[in-house]
Amino acid sequence: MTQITPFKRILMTGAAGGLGKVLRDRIKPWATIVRLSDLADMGEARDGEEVVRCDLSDKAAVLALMEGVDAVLHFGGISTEAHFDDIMQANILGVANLYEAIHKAGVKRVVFASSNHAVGYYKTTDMVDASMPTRPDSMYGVSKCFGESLSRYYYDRFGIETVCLRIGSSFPAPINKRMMTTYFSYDDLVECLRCCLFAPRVGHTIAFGVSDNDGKWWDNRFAAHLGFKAKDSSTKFNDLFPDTSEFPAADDITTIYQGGKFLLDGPKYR
Ligand code: NAI
Ligand code: 15L
Repeated sequence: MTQITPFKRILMTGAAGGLGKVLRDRIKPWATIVRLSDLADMGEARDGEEVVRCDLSDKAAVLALMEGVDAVLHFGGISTEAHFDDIMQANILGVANLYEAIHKAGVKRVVFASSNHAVGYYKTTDMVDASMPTRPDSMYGVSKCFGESLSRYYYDRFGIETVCLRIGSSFPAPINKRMMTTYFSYDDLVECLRCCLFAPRVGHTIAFGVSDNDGKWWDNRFAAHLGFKAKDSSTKFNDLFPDTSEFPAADDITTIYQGGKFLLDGPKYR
């Protein structure tokens, strides 16, 4: 059977990171060439790959990185709360450089790995959808809101389509009770990315990256056009966190608000 490869070259940033390593092989069927990029070492290029070390804060390097690319999966950057100087370089300047390069290279479709921490100051008793204002819980969350706004601007100005995927917790398994609600399995992540790249039209979409967990806090009705349906659920991990303690606990803001421990981590200035 002939394999359909609609993209000529997909660029994935953050390829040396936790999710980048998981996605590396799994995105290959979607393009003739996958260009992998990160600040850190990614090892040798394998079949169908190009490997380019690049600091997202280096404008000229990011422009060169984008040459010949027709779709982008943007996973690079600081992925937790950190000093603002570092967040500014990687997640603010880095994303600005990325979108300018995307525009210059004529890229039409982008998936931006946003985060649930863009809305981490909603309560764990709230149901959040994409029409509600952002409520970041950290400088990291603020930087994701910046990426969401910047991609909206490039869509309105130039028609560059982006799905901002507010990923919950994408790890092999939940590592605390909060993640029973925010868990996003790797299989669901891959299928969701496939939908984000291949849906006929996405405009500028805000979507929540979460499996079909019990008691979810996020409503994906404004992303229905992606056609993504989660197949996994955290219920298979119920034994890890027996449901005994009170949640949310009245005196613990890390359970009262969706962002969990991120609420206590920042802001950090040198
Ligand atoms: P990670 O921290 O393991 O990977 C991020 C990668 O970005 C690293 O390999 C790092 O070297 C690279 N990077 C950092 N600064 C850079 C710079 N200035 N230039 C180029 N590369 C740079 O994070 P992970 O877990 O793989 O997440 C990937 C993306 O998904 C991140 O943007 C993160 O914010 C987002 N995300 C991940 C979630 C998860 O559950 N894993 C949840 C929500 C969002
Ligand atoms: C994120 O945005 C982080 O990148 C990831 O490391 C987890 O902390 C995740 O959120 C989470 O909320 O569990």
